[in-house]
Amino acid sequence: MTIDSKLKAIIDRFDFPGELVECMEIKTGHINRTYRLRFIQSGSAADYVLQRINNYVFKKPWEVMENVQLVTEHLRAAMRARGIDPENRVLKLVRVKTGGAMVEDGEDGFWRAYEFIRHAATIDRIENPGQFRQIGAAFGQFQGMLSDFPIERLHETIPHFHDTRKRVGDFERSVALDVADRAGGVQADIAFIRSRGEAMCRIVDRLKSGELPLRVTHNDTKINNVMLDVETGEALCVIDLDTVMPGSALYDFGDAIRYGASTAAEDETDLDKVSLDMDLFTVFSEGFIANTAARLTDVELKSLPLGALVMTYENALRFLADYLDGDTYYKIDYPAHNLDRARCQCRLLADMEANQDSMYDIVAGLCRRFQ
Ligand code: GN1
Ligand code: MG
Repeated sequence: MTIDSKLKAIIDRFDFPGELVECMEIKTGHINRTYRLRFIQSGSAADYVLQRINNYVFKKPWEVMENVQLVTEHLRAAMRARGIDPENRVLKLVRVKTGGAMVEDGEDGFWRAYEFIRHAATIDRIENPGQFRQIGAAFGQFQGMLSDFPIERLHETIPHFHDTRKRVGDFERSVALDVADRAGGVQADIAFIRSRGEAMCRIVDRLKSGELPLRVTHNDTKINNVMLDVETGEALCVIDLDTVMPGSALYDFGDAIRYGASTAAEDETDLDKVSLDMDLFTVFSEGFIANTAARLTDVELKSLPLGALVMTYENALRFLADYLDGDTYYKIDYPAHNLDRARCQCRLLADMEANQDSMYDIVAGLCRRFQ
């Protein structure tokens, strides 16, 4: 195994057991750099995840780590209180040899490591509806377990993360500055985003007016942020806790639908393949609502579909803004990647708009069943 000497120096500072035998980059996420490590001690293997926290995105990595520590402790206690053994079901940080849970690399980089959830994997596309029901239940339970978390103790790791109104303002700034000289080629896309700005601010407005309550939310509920048991498919662990912050339940429901119930990948370029799969929408809603009906307000539950529209809009806007900014935020595989992602999300949003009535009907039916 050959390994970059800088990376090896970082690894050596964590309290891993045994001898490092494998180091593989995991390319799924758009933000942090992630490696899977394997160590052998006394003949048995143990896997870990090593991550460099993107400090362009997370300006205060130590606050991210404080949140992760508090949230994982809370989740462990909540599971025990419910008679569930938290082992292999909650992320566990690896200690740094000199103390703490984060290593600074002297080049402005911050690293942390987790134990890999055993016997589990993530999926990027739903292979069978049962998986998506499981994921819906997992995110529903996740929110339930954090419902008594002291919200004021959480740092806002990315200020205004789902503040649609602020995002719309930032988008207009990106269009006006046009630093990469790309706006001329995407006028129709810009017009699509502009035409929906006001309608998509309905969640932030209702949070402000108090009509929707603030909850502790995950805020990044893509299906690949849940580890599934490789044999049974059971949802074992919700991962990627970097954006756990005060938010709306609609965000967690909505972002999972945006990503998981789409008939195509997030960056599909054949837009005719992109639509909302209503069966997948239904099974996720079942899993989510079955586990939240007793706790969310009636208004929240009935408004869940709005979350799907707003999260799809927000991602479209963010991808397009990053394209206009010259690709400074998301990792990309090729120059027009952010534009392709944006167009795909716009198409998905248009399909959701056309199917809104059915989405609300399905959710209302599930509310009657589970409330
Ligand atoms: C990013 O880190 P990752 O890939 O799970 C982003 C989300 C977006 C998502 C789009 C901190 O998530 O907000 O919805 O990409 N995370 C951050 O795929 O910006
Ligand atoms: Mg993430």
